[in-house]
Amino acid sequence: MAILPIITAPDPRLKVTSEPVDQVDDGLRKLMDDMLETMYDAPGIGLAAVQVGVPKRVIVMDLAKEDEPPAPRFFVNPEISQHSEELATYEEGCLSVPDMYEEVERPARAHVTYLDYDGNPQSEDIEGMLATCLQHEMDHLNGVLFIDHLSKLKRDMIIRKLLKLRRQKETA
Ligand code: GNR
Ligand code: NI
Repeated sequence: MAILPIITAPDPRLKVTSEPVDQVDDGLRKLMDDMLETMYDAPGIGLAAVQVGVPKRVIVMDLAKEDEPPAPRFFVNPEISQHSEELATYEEGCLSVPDMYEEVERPARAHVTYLDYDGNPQSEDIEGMLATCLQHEMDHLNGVLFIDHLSKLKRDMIIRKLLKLRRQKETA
């Protein structure tokens, strides 16, 4: 397994639309294993392949709490077929927008289909943190970041802060 570098905003590689996977094979499982290790190392609760520079429709996630055993999950070619009108608000962060947190509103519940780690089709009703996190990750597959759900003023402020923090790190 390997820890891969995570791309941060405003990098144009985060804006591309990821391509569907045509086969869940050992090569793809190696990518998912590396993504999981990268996510645990960061640490984060979800990661989309595009965040490590691979524009494929692949997501890894683990929503287990610190006192619970690990519960890795893998979503290949996820699709939301239905979502609730009711919205839920969570304070979101993103490994590609480090150290910035803002509230985002999204559908509270959804029905999702995807391929799992073994390439088997799955179908599931989701809600709560799983619904929020999966929608955040699926946005990445379409080149969208959580800050794109904020006002242009807030988004520009966050990007300016990110660039300033990065400059400070580079000259430190
Ligand atoms: O680690 C993460 N935490 C998080 C918190 C609230 C909503 C979404 C997330 S996903 C994020 C990791 C990440 O950037 N995934 O793309
Ligand atoms: Ni993210």
